[in-house]
Amino acid sequence: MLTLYFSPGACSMASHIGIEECGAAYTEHPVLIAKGEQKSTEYAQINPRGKVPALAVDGRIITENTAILAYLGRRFPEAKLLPTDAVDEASCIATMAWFSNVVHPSYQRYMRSERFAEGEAAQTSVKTMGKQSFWANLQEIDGLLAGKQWIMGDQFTVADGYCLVFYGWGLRGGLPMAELAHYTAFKDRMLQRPKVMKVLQNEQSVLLK
Ligand SMILES: N[C@@H](CCC(=O)N[C@@H](CS)C(=O)NCC(=O)O)C(=O)O
Repeated sequence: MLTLYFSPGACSMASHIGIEECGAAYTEHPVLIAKGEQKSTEYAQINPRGKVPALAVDGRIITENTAILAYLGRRFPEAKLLPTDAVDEASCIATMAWFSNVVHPSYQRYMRSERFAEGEAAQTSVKTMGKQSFWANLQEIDGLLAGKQWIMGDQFTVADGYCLVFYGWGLRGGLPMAELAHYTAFKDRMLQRPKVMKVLQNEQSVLLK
């Protein structure tokens, strides 16, 4: 039995799209960050770090989008959400690791600068640098998508839902996302997928506005 712990609009949308696309039967368990539910004692039993997403697999917990998505890709091979060639699979995991380790933290510095520095001047500096860094990462994603249907090429993979998360965050952050032609075309292709649309509607995503 699979249970996905997620918060609408958070990076957990990557795992939410992944679990829908792999066709698995699962239970949804919202953990509302806006209400601080990720810090509850109940959720500490699931992820003591107080972060979403988490996936319970018969009571065993997997955290981190990259690990959850790699697990889902392997567990449901019929959905073909991970490349079968070992190097291509590693490249898909590397792309997700970059999303997690570089792209996501740049957005945090832009939108949550108070977590990185004390005092208004220092926070403004972190925010400014974070915005530049996040925008540069979005431009890099746009370049990676040039001439491709999906982030890994012709094959739709678990990395695509993760890639979509940052387009929504760019909109939320007031960045000129329409300037990123390849990324915008990718976003539009994603919106044509019924399972992606189901997740976006469920999470009342900014991508639908
Ligand atoms: N690298 C982690 C990041 C997890 C993460 O930072 N999640 C955020 C939501 S986007 C969270 O739970 N934040 C709650 C908090 O910091 O209190 C992953 O990809 O799963």
